[in-house]
Amino acid sequence: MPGQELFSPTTYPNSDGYYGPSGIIVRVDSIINDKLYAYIYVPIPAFSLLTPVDSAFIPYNVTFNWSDPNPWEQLRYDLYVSTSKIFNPDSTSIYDSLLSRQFIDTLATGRYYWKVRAYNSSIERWSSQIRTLMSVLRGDANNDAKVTIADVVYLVNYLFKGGPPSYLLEAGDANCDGNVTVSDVIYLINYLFKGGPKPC
Ligand SMILES: [Ca+2]
Ligand SMILES: [Ca+2]
Repeated sequence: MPGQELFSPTTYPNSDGYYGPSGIIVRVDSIINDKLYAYIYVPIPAFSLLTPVDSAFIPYNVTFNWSDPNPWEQLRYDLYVSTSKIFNPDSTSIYDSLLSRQFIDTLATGRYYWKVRAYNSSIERWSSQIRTLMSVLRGDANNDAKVTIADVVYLVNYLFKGGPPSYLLEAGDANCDGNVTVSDVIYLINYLFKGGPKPC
């Protein structure tokens, strides 16, 4: 009868030499005279987000990559990039109908979450992960996209004069030890004026 599923194996029936994808669903559409019309749904295999790795720190220009779920079929992809952990529509950018598994985006300073939806005309699959990344320039305490003496002043103001913290803690944490302290001020001065290493 219409709507009935005829065939939906969940594992490879290898014993008879069949190596097709698992999870195929054959659903009856209609039976007219002696002909049976059915839809065949072939699932999209699992795929992973590749880069950036989870919890990466990348200033501004980010290249997103993900693995190929099905090399035998051209799929389309929607890339979701959000400042919301639950991908609230108001804070989510959706780059849709991508044919490539790579996308370059320019992000403002902040913490982001990202995931990918792969699909064809009849079926979809989400990436196996949701990842986070920080778009931040280490040492840029005042969030103006460059590291200068103004950042030293900003940190001194924050640490000793009750000034505001950096937009992201990681921006002020120039030596990447997880805290914003006077050692970051020293690190920045060393970098800016004494040829020391740049913020990590
Ligand atoms: Ca700055
Ligand atoms: Ca630090």
